[in-house]
Amino acid sequence: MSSLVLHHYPASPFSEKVRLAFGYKGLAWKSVLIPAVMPKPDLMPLTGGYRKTPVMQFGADVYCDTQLMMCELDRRYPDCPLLPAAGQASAEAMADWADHTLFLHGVAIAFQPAGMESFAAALTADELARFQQDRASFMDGLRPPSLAVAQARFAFWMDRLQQQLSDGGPWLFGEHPTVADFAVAHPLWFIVSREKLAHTLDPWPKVAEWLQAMTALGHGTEHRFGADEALALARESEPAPLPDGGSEDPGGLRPGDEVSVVATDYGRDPVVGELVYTSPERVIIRRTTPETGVVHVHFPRVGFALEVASGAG
Ligand SMILES: N[C@@H](CCC(=O)N[C@@H](CS)C(=O)NCC(=O)O)C(=O)O
Repeated sequence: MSSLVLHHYPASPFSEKVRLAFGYKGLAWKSVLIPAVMPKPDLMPLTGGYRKTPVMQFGADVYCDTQLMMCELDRRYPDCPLLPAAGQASAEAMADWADHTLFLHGVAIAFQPAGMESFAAALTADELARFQQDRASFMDGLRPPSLAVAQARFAFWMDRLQQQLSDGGPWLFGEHPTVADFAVAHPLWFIVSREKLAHTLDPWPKVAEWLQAMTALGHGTEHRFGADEALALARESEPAPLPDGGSEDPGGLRPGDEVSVVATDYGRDPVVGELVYTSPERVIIRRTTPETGVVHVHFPRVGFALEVASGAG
């Protein structure tokens, strides 16, 4: 069976982005359910401290951030490419906008009182308090816009998407879905999957129809997998050969240096390890723990800072 593993939880929108990409590519995968809040004791040995959801794993290689996961999926499974042959830059720029700007506005809309009601109904009062406390420190001062501001901008963006899908389609960039479709879909899915917000897209029927087509891609074939099994898989595997296309780090860091990699937006938990690879697309660091053996942890360059680890050198 495939050794593709996703560490995720069902309500996570960024996980839905990757699950739908698995569906589009028709992949079989192993599904490890992780907690939605810290602590995440079985995930930390794999990532070295990166706590965001989801995390993708192939044997002893661990992938942080969905932007890089999409590139890695195309590298390993070239059929049904997520990066279009023409217009890659436009598709990736739109995905970046959706993963950050649209997502933050989507959070404001999803957590309005009606959305919060559906969300809170599934949790105990204690779980809800833990969730709110966890997210306050996780977002680290980054606040979603007010509901009124979010709704006004959302209406503008949905008008534009409605227009784009009416002019072209059936997908955002024509005949096939791309990274842009997956990135725009997950914040919208996050909103409409709340019972009381299910009709949010009614004023934009083309967008609603497109989102339905996106969710109809499904999740591929999901097999439940234990967190202990994922750790054993890492331990029993060797990291894959480094990808082609490595290049020198413009900041002068070299393979062998002790470095830290940290997200520049939110969830800024540094991961420390030995630098083994840099390219314009990604950074790979090597880490060793008793639970996992040697693992290679991969991060995208965009959205992360690479520095000498404090105390090293
Ligand atoms: N840039 C990240 C964003 C991931 C993200 O914000 N995920 C949310 C869940 S959808 C998260 O990590 N929430 C906190 C948590 O799960 O611990 C990516 O593309 O993977």
